Amino acid sequence: MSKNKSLSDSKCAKDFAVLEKLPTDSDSLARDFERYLTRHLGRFAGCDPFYRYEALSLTIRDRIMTDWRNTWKVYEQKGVRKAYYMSLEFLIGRSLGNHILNLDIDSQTKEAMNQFALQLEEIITEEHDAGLGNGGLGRLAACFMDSCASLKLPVIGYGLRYEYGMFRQEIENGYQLEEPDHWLRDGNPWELERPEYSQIVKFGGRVEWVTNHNRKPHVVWVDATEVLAIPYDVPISGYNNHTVNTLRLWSASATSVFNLDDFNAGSYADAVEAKNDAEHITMVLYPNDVSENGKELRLKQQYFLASATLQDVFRMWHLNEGSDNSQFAKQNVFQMNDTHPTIAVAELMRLLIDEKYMSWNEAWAITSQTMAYTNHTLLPEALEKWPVTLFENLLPRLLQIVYEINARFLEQVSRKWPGDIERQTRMSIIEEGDVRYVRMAYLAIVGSFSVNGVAALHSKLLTEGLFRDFYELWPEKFNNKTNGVTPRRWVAHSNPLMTELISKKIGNEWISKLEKIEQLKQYVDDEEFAEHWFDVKTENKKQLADLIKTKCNVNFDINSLFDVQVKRIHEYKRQLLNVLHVIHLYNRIKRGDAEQGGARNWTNRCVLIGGKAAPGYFLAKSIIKLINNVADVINNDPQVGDKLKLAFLPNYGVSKMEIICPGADLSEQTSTAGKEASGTGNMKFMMNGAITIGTYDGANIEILEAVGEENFFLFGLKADEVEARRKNYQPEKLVDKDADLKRVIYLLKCGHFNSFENGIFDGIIASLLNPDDPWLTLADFRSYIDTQEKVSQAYKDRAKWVKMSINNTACSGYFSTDRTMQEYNADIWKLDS
Ligand code: CKZ
Repeated sequence: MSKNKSLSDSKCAKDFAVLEKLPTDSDSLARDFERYLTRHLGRFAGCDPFYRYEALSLTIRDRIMTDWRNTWKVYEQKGVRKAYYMSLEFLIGRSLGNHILNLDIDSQTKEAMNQFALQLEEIITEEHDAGLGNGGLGRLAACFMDSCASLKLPVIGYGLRYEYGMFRQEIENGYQLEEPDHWLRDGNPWELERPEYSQIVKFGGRVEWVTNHNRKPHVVWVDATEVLAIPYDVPISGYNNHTVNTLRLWSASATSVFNLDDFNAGSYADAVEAKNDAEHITMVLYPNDVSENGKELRLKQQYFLASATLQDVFRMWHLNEGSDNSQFAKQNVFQMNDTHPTIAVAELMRLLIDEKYMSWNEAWAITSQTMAYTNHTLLPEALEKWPVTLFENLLPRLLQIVYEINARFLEQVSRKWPGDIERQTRMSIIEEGDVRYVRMAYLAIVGSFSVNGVAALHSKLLTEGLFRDFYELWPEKFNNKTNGVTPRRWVAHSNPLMTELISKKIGNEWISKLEKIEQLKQYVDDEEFAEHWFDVKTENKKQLADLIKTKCNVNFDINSLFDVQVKRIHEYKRQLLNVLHVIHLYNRIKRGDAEQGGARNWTNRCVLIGGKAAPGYFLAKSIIKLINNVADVINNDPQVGDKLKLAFLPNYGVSKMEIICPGADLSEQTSTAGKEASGTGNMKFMMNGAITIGTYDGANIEILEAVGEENFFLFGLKADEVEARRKNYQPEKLVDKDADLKRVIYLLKCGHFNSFENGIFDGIIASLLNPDDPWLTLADFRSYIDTQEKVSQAYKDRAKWVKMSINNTACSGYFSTDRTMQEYNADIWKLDS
C-alpha cells in the first residue's frame, strides 16, 4: 500500500493547478495522433488498425483531461451535494465516437485522419464494446451517466470492472453458442487505474463482541478474508459543456499481505489459490436479464461493489469534514439500480456503527435519508432473495444488521396493524420456511426514502401489487420516474443524416433540449421535407441491409417494410408472437394470397430479430433456433422471394443498435401487458422515426399518449384483462376457432421447420398450448395479426407513413434521459447543477 500516500496531490512538488487545454484544430490532432502511434505505441503504417484507434483515443482523451480534473475538483469542494449511481451494470458500448461528438470536434478529427488517408468511421469501429451489462437496465445506467454530465449534475457512477463482459453470441446450425468476451485484452485507453484509492473488502470470518474504549459493548468482524478493490475511472463527457463526470469501476485483487501466513506455513499453492479466489470476484458479468439464480459469487460481487463504494465515499467525505459525520445525509445520496447493490443499506449501517462508533438510531437516520431504490421488474423470478445460510457464511456481521433492521421494522408494522400476524409475515425482510431467505427488495424499501418504478404503469402496479403493504405504510416513499434514452448517442451519433436534416430546419438545440424537437411538427405536411425524410430513412435502411447481408447473408430489399425486434430473448417479451406472424405470412404466400389479385394488397416485409438468451434459459434458446429454422425455410423458397424475409442477427448489442434503429420502419414491442416494466429500445426506435406496434405495456403507453393513436399500432389485452383472462384461458380452443392460427400451429406441429430435427420445438409448442401459459401468447394472436395487416396497408401509403414517422420523432421529446434525470434530481437527489 506504499503507493497510497506518495501519490496524493498535496505531496507533489508542483501542484499542477493549471492544466492547460490542448488545441483541437486538425493539425494539432494529426500531430498528436502520429506521436501516440509512433513514439508511444511504437507502431507505424500498416499496423493492426486497433492501434490507430488507440492512438486517436489517447489524443482525444488528452483533450478531456483538463475538464475532467476541473469537474472533479469542483465536486470535491466542501458542501457540494453529490449523488452516487450504484449499479452492477453499465452498458456503455463504445466511447471514442461519443467523446468526439460531445467535444464537437467531428470535422477536425475527420480532417486530421484524412491527412493519413484514414477514415474516422473505420477507426471508430475498431473499439471493443464495453459490454458491462445485460440489456435495458445496464444501458439505462449508461444513458443516465451521459445525461448527468450533460446537465452538469454532480453524479458519480459506481460499478464493477468485469474482465469478461456480456458473452459474444455465435450462431451455429441455428443454435446460440456463448463465447467469452475478453474486451480488455488489447488494453482500454478510456480507463485510468487509481490504485492510490484502493479499498479493502472483507468476506467470511466471525463476529465477536468486545468492550470498546468507552467501555461499551462493540462488535468486531474477525478472521475475515480481505480482498482489495482497485478503482478504474472512466470519463463521462457532457455535451459541449466542459463537464466530465466519472464512472468508477472496481476491480478485485488479492491484498498484498494475502499470502504471508500460508506462505510461511509452506502451502504456497493454497496462497496462490486464495489470490485467484479474490480475483474471481470481478472476473465475469452474470448473463441473466430478469432472471435469478442465487449464486454465491453474485452476492460477493454485490457486497464488493457496495462496500468499496461506501468506503470510497467516506474517504472523500473525511477529506473535508474530518470525523464529523453530522452533515453526511445532507451532502450525499445513493441511487440503487434495482436490488443488486441493496446490501449497501446494511453495509452503511455497519460502517457507521462498527467503524464510526455511532448509535443505531444515529446510523439509521443517516442510512434511511441517503438511500433510494429503483425497481425495474415485476417478474417474480427476478426478485432477488438470498438463502440466509449463504448470507451468514459470507457476511455474518451484515446478517446481524439485517435481522436488527427487520426486528425494528416489524415492530413498526405491528404498531400500525396490531395483531395482524399475517401481514408481518408477508412484510418481513426474512422469508420463513424450510429454507429461509433474505428478501432484498424489502430491505431496499425499508432502508430507502424513495422507491420508484420506471414507467407510469409499472409504478402503479408496484403500489397495487408487489409492494402494496409497503405503500400502505409509507405512501410518500413511492414515485414514478419514466425511463429515457440519451439523444446524443441514439440520434446525433447513430443517425447523422437525420440529425443534419432536423438541424437544418430547427437548429441544433434539440440535441441538448429534446423537447424542442416538437418544432418538427410544423413540417409534417411539408412535401419537400417529407421527401428528404424518406431519403434519409432509405439511406439508413441501406446501411442496415448491408449489415444484415454481412452478418446473416440475407438480402433485405430497401423497398420493403423493415420490421425489427431486438432485445433480450425472453418468453414475456413474446418474440414467439412475431415468429407466428411471419409463419402466417409465409403460409399466405404459399396459398397464393400474395399473387395476382392479392399482390395489390401485399406489402413486402423484411423481419429482423436479434437478442441474446441467458445461457441456462432453455426455452429462450429454442426460440432462437426456431427463428433461424423458419428463416432458412422462408429465405430459400423461390416462391417467397422478396415478399418476405426473416433474419436473426447474431450478437446483438449497443453498437449494432446504433445501425439498426436508424434503419427501422416498424418497432416491435410485444410484451404481455403488465410484464415489461418500461422498455427503452421502444424509445430509441421512436426517436429515429420508426412506428411502434405494441401492447398497452410499460413505456409503450406513454409513447402512445405522446404520438396519438393514429401514429401507433396498438394491439392485445391490457394488463387487467390479462389477469382476468388467466382464469379462463384455453389456447387449444383458440386454435380450433381461428383458421389462420390453426394453419400456423399445424406447420409447427408437422415439423415443417425441423424436417431432420425431430421434436426440437416440442417445448415451444407445448408452452403455447398450455392453459397455464403465463404469457398468454395465443390470446393476443388474432389482434396482433389484424394489427400487422393494418401496418401493411398503412405502409402502402408512402406519404401517410412518412408523416407518421416524422410525428413519432417530433413527439419523442419526453423520452430523453435529460428529462428523466431532471425528475430524479427535482424529486430525489436535489443537487445543484
Ligand atoms: O430494466 C429496463 C426496463 C425493462 C426491464 C429491465 C430490467 O425489463 O423493462 O426498461 C430499464 O429500466 N432488467 C432487469 N430487471 N429489469 C434485470 C437485469 C439483470 C438481472 C436481473 C434483472 C440479473 C439478475 C436479475 C443479472 C444477474 C443475476 C440476476
